[in-house]
Amino acid sequence: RKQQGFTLWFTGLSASGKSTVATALEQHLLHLGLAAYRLDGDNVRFGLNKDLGFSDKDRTENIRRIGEVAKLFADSSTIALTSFISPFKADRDLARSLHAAKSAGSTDEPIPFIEVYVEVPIEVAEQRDPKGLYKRARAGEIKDFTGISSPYEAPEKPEITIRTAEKSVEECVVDIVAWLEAKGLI
Ligand code: GGZ
Repeated sequence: RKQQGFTLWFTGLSASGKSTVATALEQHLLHLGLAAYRLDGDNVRFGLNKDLGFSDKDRTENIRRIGEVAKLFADSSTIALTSFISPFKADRDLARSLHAAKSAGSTDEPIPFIEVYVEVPIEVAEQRDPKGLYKRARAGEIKDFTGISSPYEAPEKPEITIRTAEKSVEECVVDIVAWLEAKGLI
């Protein structure tokens, strides 16, 4: 049976663990023999979206384009994993609605869109501060920094919530895999 493509949309603060968990999950899926592809800042913000910064308007456009690209990957029977802060609920909802829309393209069935909230207290993210960005944001050297000087709107009804301050990366991966298996997606 042909693999069903879908999008796993990770959202959470900087240093919440989105990319770490998405990378480990991608490896797990590839080992299962499934096609999976991760979109993150390293392969999107320096290429497709290199014209965009961190104003509200630019973040909205960042997420819109990523939503469209993830949908294309999923439409090609790949599991798309996106790890972007995606701080605004309306932007995440737009990405979701793109997957639901019947369009002029090859897709006639809605593509599953699974929002994964990587929940972490901001104190923990700020403590981790792997790149020193929170420190620079506190010092006023980075403006509009999510959680400090720009809002993060937590999801109200994410399909999956993982708490990286309480569980290991492996445990988070196991929880997501179990959810996907229970839904018959993998
Ligand atoms: C938030 C910023 C900012 C500002 C640079 N606010 O922890 P990181 O470094 O590696 O991940 C963050 C990344 C956020 O980009 P996204 O494309 O995920 O953001 S959004 O979904 O809101 O469009 C952080 C770094 O870029 N970074 N400036 N002002 N994060």
